[in-house]
Amino acid sequence: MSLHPHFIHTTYNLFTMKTTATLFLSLILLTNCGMMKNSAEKASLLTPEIVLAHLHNGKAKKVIIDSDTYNEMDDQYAVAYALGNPNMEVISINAAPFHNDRSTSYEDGMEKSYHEIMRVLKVCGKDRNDYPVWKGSPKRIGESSGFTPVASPAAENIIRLAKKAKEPIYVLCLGAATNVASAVLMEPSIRNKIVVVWLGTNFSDAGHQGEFNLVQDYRAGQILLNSKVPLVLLPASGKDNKGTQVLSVDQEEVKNIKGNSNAALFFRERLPHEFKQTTGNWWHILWDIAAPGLVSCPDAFELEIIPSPVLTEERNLVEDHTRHKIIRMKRVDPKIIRADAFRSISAL
Ligand SMILES: [Ca+2]
Repeated sequence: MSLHPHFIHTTYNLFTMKTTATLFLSLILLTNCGMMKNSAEKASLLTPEIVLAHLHNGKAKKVIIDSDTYNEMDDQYAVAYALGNPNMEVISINAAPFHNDRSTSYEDGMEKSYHEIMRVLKVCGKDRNDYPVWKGSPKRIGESSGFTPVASPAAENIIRLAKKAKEPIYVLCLGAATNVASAVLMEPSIRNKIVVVWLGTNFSDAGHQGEFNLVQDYRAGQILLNSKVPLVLLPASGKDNKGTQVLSVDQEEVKNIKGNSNAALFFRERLPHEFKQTTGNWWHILWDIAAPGLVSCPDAFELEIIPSPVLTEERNLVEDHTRHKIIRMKRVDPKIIRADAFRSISAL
């Protein structure tokens, strides 16, 4: 895996960045104690450099998962990965809306995702009282006029947890960005407390922006990229096999989920069977495991700091060097992430 110059530079200066990050995190806490006013109007103090240093600090991270869990079979793996991984503390899970052939409406998709999260928690042997689950938006922001947030228990959950956070919370957004974008619009000050990790968009060299999570709520994607919220963007595809599309598994690789726990049996056999992946040489892309993978194994990712691209009304992704900076994944090593995910699920 070749490394982008930005990535090498970032890694080289990690010690300096850690020190800087500590100073800045102290400043952030002062800000939120009311010692600086109008913080809601300011851009986030969690700069991409500070986020990168925090990601690499070797400490466990608090995460909120925001997932359209019923939409596909990769969300379930991602949720279980986070639940079984020692580098993450899952503090709550939100259900996100979706509408495809597995739902009759965005609200139906959100409701089905809510129940799927409950099923995954049970399979993983987790008590839902320890992992609060919240219903998300029943519709997409795109259905409202302009850039109006949609209030929901999930959006309010993000705001509530962010406000009392003493360390940055990673919001792993595995579907449409509706809940997260609404939370940022409703309470801009949370930009000092959260890092959004969103599986959304394609690289511009993919030639189109038909990526599922973006298409589900294009308006929410625009808000996320415009909001100055600390953001790690994980695009799905691009030229030269870029993006999360490399995270495929096949019938041999799922056998690396070991043991006979409910979770091991479910993820090794039952869930692939539900998606008719049991005969012949099947393979399936587990896009969503990229988000917990980033938190657990940041070194498996080639990351770059870039000006936040613009999602135009014509549905193009356009670069604009005058914009605020975000972090974007260029490449990920699928072997490292698959192994970490399956090891984590095996430990449940
Ligand atoms: Ca998903």
